[in-house]
Amino acid sequence: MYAEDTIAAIATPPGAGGIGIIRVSGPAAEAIADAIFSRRSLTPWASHQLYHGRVVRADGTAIDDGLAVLMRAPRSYTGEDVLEIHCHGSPAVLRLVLQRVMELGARPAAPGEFTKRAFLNGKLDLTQAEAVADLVRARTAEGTVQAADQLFGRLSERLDALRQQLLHAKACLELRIDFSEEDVDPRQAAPDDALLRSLLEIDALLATYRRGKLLREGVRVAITGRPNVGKSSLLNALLGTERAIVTALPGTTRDVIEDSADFDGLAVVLSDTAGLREAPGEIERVGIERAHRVARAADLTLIVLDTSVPLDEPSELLDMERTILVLNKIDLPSAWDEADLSPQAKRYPLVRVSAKELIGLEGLRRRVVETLGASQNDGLPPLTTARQRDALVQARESVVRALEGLEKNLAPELVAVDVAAALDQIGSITGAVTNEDVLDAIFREFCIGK
Ligand SMILES: Nc1nc2c(ncn2[C@@H]2O[C@H](COP(=O)(O)OP(=O)(O)OP(=O)(O)O)[C@@H](O)[C@H]2O)c(=O)[nH]1
Ligand SMILES: [Mg+2]
Repeated sequence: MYAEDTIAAIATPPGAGGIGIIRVSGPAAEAIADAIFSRRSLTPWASHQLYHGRVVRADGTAIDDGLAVLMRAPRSYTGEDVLEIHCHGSPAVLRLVLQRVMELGARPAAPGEFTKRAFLNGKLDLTQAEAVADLVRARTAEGTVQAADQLFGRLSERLDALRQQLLHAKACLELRIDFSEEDVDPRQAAPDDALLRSLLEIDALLATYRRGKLLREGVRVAITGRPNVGKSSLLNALLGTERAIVTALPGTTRDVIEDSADFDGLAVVLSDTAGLREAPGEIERVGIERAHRVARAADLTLIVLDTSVPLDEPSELLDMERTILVLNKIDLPSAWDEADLSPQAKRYPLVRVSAKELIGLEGLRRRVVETLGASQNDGLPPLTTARQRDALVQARESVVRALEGLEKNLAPELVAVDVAAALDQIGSITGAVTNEDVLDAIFREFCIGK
């Protein structure tokens, strides 16, 4: 399926570190190990054993002192012979070692190529390979747990159970094809049930996608509103730090200030922006333009309103989709109430807080997560990529067509075609059915060395 050459890469991140690892996979791994790593023992490499020794150049001079391990096929990450050399984590040392590995016959690995080989050798299915990339990128504790779950095969198991349902439906249909009505026990041959159950399962899995996607990608939340309503105070309160300058003067914040926080496991990037008002000075005008752009680009916008002064809605923002109204300064006597809001503003969910007294913040965090459609799933392994979601949407369409076919008493042969299509679509998620383009698209997203 692929050229059986030997690939190599620096597997640790760029920059100086305690340890840096060079990874080599392919048929030349052992020969490279012999040539580059000088150890005291002259016996052949024992698989999966860590050796201490020196990394040496062609002329025998040492580059570094370190550890090396050879993991023989098929008991390795890629399923091929894999060599890992653990050196000191200096970029210069690692480059020298990598260069020497190349001289000895390896070529640079493409992004994700180690994991791609693991997939092609049947070590992982595609959802697990995607989980590897997610684990490397995970930003919150929950993101990590979710990716690890998927790596350990939880999503694969769910999909397999779904496949079994559909296979059962298909077998029922085949029974109807092969035998005439009167020869078949109708209970045994009822595919409707299995199809309906598959449909429910597909819908439940699809509902998990949004949280999975947001966990993976993080979300952008913009804080906007008129000057002096407490946007910067709210940013600070949500972050638990004095990140932005707060003063009693309107027009304090000019530029966009960003920082990230963890909302119920979601990695949220919060942007504080300049207060929106008419006829500002030159610097502030630029800031306000930026504020508009940030608000439009965000996944969710918080419009902060000050309840202690007469109501002043930033009406220019009231056409946006995912928005929450944050009524701030509830520790002060209020100058207006909800009934005074315009009809457009009333469409949005509303949360009352005091950024100064730290009241209502937990409720606001929860509202953000809910409004994003990212609440916790009840224990289902979430779908994490658009690829998985799209395949499942297609599978759903096929199952619906099959059910309609049964309803219309179509020939079982025709219904079976739709069930087979659904099976293929589900198979494409784990990679049981796949093609080279799909693989390329997946592994391109990886970092080099993984
Ligand atoms: N009492 C009370 N005062 C608040 C609250 N939130 C903010 N303030 C005060 O309101 C004033 C403005 O707060 P900022 O956070 O700077 O407001 P802002 O919306 O960022 O203002 P600009 O950057 O100028 O647009 C400051 O004096 C804050 O201390 C609150 O919940 N209660
Ligand atoms: Mg401010």
